Amino acid sequence: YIMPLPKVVFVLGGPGAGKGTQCSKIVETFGFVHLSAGDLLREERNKPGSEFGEMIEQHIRDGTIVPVEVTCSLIDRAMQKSESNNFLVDGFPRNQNNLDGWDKEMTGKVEVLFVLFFDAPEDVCVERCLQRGEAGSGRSDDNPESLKKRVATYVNATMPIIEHFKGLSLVRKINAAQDPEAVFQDVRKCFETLA
Ligand code: UP5
Ligand code: MG
Repeated sequence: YIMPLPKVVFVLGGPGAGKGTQCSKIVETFGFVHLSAGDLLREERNKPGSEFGEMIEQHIRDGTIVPVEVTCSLIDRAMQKSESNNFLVDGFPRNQNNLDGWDKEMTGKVEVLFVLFFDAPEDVCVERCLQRGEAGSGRSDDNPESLKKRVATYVNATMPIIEHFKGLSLVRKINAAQDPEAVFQDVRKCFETLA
């Protein structure tokens, strides 16, 4: 008997689009396991003695993207540690390097079901992150300087990846500028149709 491959949904969208918020709701309702690439990187950064800590923090502050070897191995390890067979991979792949590294490492090991794309205007996204920063998120990138860079990276590096997946008919686009409950009503439809 051959085990079915683990299933992955990529969750993409600008900084503050609501990826993490909606992933929590998907976990509650549909029993997926949420793997936020950003959270995994922050956790690795915080490990005492991590050889990647400083490099990761530099990228986070600058809104640039950590080399795929680090991120992909954190995701892979988290999947292997989990009992689950259904994963939300949140905030990855963010650029061509991420996509190439993932394809190289994970092709044949997992099945990508679709890409959940949270679409919201830039000013809405930025405002959410700034508010979160003012409310004491503790995130070193919730400040105006980092946010400018995060948005630029999203537009220049990540949007082309979303376009790539669009070409493969894998993208499910969600209007993320609505209130969280309304967003989730739309998100639901993407998961209810799964077997
Ligand atoms: N909020 C959420 N939904 C709302 C709604 N519908 N209406 C009103 N408010 C809403 O939400 C952000 C804030 O908005 C919260 O206060 C929330 O309450 C509110 P959240 O759900 O956290 O949005 P999310 O899209 O997850 O925002 P996040 O800030 O996490 O997005 P980023 O993509 O910028 O952050 P991430 O953690 O993924 O990455 C951070 C950095 O890590 C990157 O810039 C990069 O340097 C590095 N990174 C890599 O190098 N490689 C990777 O693969 C991943 C990350
Ligand atoms: Mg997030």
